[in-house]
Amino acid sequence: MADAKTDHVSISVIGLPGSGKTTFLAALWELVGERRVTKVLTFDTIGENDHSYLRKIVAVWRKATEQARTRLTGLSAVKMNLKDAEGGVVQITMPDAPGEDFRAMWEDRELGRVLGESLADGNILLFVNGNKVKAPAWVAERAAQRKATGRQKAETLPKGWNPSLAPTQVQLVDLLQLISHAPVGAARRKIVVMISAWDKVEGEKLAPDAFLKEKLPLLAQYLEAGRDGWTSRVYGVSAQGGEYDGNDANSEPVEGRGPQKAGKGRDADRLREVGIPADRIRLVFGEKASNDLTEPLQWLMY
Ligand SMILES: Nc1nc2c(ncn2[C@@H]2O[C@H](COP(=O)(O)OP(=O)(O)OP(=O)(O)O)[C@@H](O)[C@H]2O)c(=O)[nH]1
Ligand SMILES: [Mg+2]
Repeated sequence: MADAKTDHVSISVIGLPGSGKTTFLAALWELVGERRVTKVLTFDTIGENDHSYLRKIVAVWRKATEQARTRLTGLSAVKMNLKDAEGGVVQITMPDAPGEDFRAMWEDRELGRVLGESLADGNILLFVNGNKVKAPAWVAERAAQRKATGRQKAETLPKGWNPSLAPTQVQLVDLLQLISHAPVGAARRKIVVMISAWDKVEGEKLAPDAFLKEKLPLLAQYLEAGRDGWTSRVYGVSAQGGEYDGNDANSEPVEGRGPQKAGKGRDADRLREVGIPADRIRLVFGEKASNDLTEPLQWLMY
């Protein structure tokens, strides 16, 4: 996208509700302000309004509390200027659009204003909550399970299909196809798939790209096939480092926010005790792990 360092490169943060977008932004802002941790991109400048929004979400993040759901009416475009080692400055526009907007794109074929503007060009940071992947269930698997447990097929009334019942990856592939073509967007861009809540899934001992292939094969194959010209990378990110305490503002249940579980508070207590809060962050790419959230952003810049 950008050959010259002065070009304005935009990165759009997208993902369904509860996919980890706001938490990532908060962790990124914490990291960028932390002098004791090295990173490939450092802070340059930021707008005044964005500053107060970021300050707010970082305060929540430091307390090890979940972010409140991003509201449709809330401030949603964060512009941040970061610079690399050579002093080149790049503007990163991160429309932290509420996940509802993305859901509306799929369910109602509606495109919100914030999204329409931000998805026209630039590269993409796509969030998928690894802990909440709605994996497709195979009829044959279900049948084998019933056979093994000796249970009869439950008598259920047929339910009407509704777009919200579609698996996560079907919704995401549709979204990416939509933004790869006029009038919404353009093809041949770079995309980073961020599998969030990595602390919840790394016990499965899969590298992030292997996790994507196994849990979201349709999305992995769509990106690999390259029909819309995506150049992709897959990262696993734990922007919290573990489970945070619940946020009272999130009263209605949403995908990605289950009920409070036992042991949850203990995770948050442990995280609050980490000396340098930015050290809670973990980013995994292939076999490598670090806490430098700016590394995928640097990859998306050029
Ligand atoms: N365990 C764990 N949970 C996480 C992590 N990052 C995010 N989550 C949880 O995932 C849920 C969604 O995170 P948000 O950052 O609010 O998601 P969002 O994409 O901004 O959601 P909307 O604003 O509703 O679109 C929350 O319950 C978070 O606490 C992580 O690193 N580890
Ligand atoms: Mg949010």
